[in-house]
Amino acid sequence: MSPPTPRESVCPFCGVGCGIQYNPTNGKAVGWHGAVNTRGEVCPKGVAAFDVVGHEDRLTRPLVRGDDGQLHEATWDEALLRVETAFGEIVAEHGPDALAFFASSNCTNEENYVFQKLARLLGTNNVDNCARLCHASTVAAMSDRLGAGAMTNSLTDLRDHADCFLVVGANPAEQHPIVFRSYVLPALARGATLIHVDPRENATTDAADLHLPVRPGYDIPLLNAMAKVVVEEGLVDRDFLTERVTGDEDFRAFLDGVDVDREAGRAGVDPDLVREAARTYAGAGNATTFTGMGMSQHHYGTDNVHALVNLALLTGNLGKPGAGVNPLRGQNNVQGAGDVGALPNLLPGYADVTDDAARARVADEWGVDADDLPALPGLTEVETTHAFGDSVHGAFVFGENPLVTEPNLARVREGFANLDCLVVLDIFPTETAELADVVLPGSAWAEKDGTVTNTDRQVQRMRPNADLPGDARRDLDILCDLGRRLTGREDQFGCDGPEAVFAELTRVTPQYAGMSYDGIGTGSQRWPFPEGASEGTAVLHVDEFASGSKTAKLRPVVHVDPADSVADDELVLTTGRVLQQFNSGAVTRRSGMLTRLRGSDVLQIHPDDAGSRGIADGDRVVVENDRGTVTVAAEVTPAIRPGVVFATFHYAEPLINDLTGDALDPVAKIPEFKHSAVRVRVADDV
Ligand SMILES: Nc1nc2c(c(=O)[nH]1)N[C@H]1C(S)=C(S)[C@@H](COP(=O)(O)OP(=O)(O)OC[C@H]3O[C@@H](n4cnc5c(=O)[nH]c(N)nc54)[C@H](O)[C@@H]3O)O[C@H]1N2
Ligand SMILES: Nc1nc2c(c(=O)[nH]1)N[C@H]1C(S)=C(S)[C@@H](COP(=O)(O)OP(=O)(O)OC[C@H]3O[C@@H](n4cnc5c(=O)[nH]c(N)nc54)[C@H](O)[C@@H]3O)O[C@H]1N2
Ligand code: SF4
Ligand SMILES: [Mo]
Repeated sequence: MSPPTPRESVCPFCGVGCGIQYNPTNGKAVGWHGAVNTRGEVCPKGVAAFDVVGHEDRLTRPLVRGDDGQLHEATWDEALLRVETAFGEIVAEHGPDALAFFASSNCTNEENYVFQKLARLLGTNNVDNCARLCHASTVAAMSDRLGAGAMTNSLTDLRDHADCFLVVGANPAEQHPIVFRSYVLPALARGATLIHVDPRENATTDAADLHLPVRPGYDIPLLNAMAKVVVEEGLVDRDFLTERVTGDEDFRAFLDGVDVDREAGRAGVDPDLVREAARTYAGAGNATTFTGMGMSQHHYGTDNVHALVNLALLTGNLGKPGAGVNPLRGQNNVQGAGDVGALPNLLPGYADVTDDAARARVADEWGVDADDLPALPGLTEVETTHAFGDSVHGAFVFGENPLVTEPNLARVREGFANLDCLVVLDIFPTETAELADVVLPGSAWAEKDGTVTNTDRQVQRMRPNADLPGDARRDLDILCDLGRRLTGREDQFGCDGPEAVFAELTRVTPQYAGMSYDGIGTGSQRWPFPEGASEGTAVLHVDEFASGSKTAKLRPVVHVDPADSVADDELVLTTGRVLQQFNSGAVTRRSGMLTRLRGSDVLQIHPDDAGSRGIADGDRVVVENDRGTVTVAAEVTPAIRPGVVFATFHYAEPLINDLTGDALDPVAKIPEFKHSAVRVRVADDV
């Protein structure tokens, strides 16, 4: 392997999409002046991004499970032939819907586009990405109400024009650090306010004017109470309501039944604080919301976001600079994976699989008849694992680690054990790869070419800085090779490289129409990208909503109880993230630089709850419920609400998703990661 060469690429971690490249002086990453980090800023994860290159744990040879039950090194031909044979047999016996495809929001638009095309040309819509575990509910609510499930505004627009940030269930100071540092803090410095709704004080709270420590799962009562204050105190935007909003009368009738004190009480927040938050948000010239996993990951996550959209509609905070509903997206390409169709119900460009005209458009590009493409929605990720061994017998997991990140892992583990064939394409021997029949060694971000779409809809280019290790191959080449083998379609999986795939996907993804590699260059192109535009549209819904209608509707939202009821001796476990680790930790736990940072494998517990259980700071504690048992060190801290405990899901030990439940949102099928009932006690061995 020759030493890496600096070339402008994009950080592989969060959806902010900072431009980074190799720094030969210290072997770390350094920011270049990218489209988002315009002054070259990066956070600690970005700096450590090159720790994957040449890492001793990297997968460098294909692995195939032998008759002895062990994984053995194999040639590429042997490994791919094994996939071809096993998947062929499954399709022959059970039909194409007996296969399931997990796409990767950590990977490029081109890779995800080819991946979903492979699934669909095989005849199944069972393709999904971990947006399902993430903002699926947000996308569902926003698409339904406004016609687009994406940030309504650009980050630059918010930095320059927002007067108030209502941050609900998100911790951007740690999860979107460069958004926070380079867009939110400058806005606060010029006088904007920040309201933080989170059961836990964290780095975002440190910069907040108001903190509403909501009870996990009770955002709807809180947001309804805020809406009531807005209406009661005449803080609505009358002109906007007249011109752009319907359903006003029904909504007011609904609010008649909302009592601010009672709803604030249910949410566990001081009613005066709720009133102050409502006045601050509604009284600001331009107010935006930032919404995250604290809202989306409930079995009524879609309703949570509906309640947030109501507040924006009442106060006229949509369709103008500095105002809007802004979900901060998760991985570096979770926005793009959805845009290009790695979803079971939607084709590239969010066209419904049931829509004959949309299928015909895609079929035409792929050289088949519309009838040849599957016309019924496929299974979502969590539904898929529940169907393993039942209706689904083969799975292809590309750049995900579900054995750490899915809810109720005992059930998921059982599902995986029932598969006839599991194929994993990854860069490390993950907890999921350990169960695979075939493991394919792919390319890390630093070794690949392609585009990714960040949280504010900017499409940017990644460029290789480093050589591939051993026999590892580029993900796109592997997927194209498999596409040819599994479908026999040389013309559709020609391996002409990412630029050719991008050109194809812009023809079937209307939001990307007109974009090109040359046009993006070392800048970005933002969707929607109107013909003749140089940059794309920063603020959505200006004259009409993306739905094509001038108006959007207010919708009464009724609180639903979390799936787990909580007994007197139980606490509510909510889960989330910390700055220095990323998702399943497959990459960041292996980074020498990041693991030196402060430990994060702890259970945060309030001093009152710790005291009544005889737990001291640092004690090992057992956390358990009917689904599982986990042992972890306690961090006793008043930062967390009484009655609530918090842990991250970044580790295989402690494996927090052994405790989470798999109740799903009926619309978006997102699981309830943010509310589980648990018992906590000091571990016997101390
Ligand atoms: N450092 C780091 N950055 C990341 C990631 C990472 O793993 N590490 N992952 C990326 C991904 S995939 C995503 S999706 C984003 C997620 O980014 P965030 O949405 O910020 O992620 P979380 O930490 O899961 O949840 C945010 C907050 O919700 C709070 N919360 C919990 N329950 C509730 C509730 O019921 N109501 C409310 N209002 N709040 C609640 C938690 O205390 C937590 O502070 O981050 C991305 N960026
Ligand atoms: N309890 C709890 N659970 C959660 C959440 C929570 O808040 N609480 N959040 C959920 C959310 S929002 C998300 S997004 C999911 C994330 O769930 P996952 O997507 O399963 O988690 P990641 O760790 O991001 O998995 C990425 C995998 O891709 C591999 N990889 C990285 N780069 C590449 C590449 O370029 N090529 C290939 N082939 N592989 C690559 C990594 O090694 C890793 O195994 O977790 C969900 N689970
Ligand atoms: S903010 Fe996100 S994209 Fe930027 S360097 Fe940090 S992890 Fe990477
Ligand atoms: Mo996510």
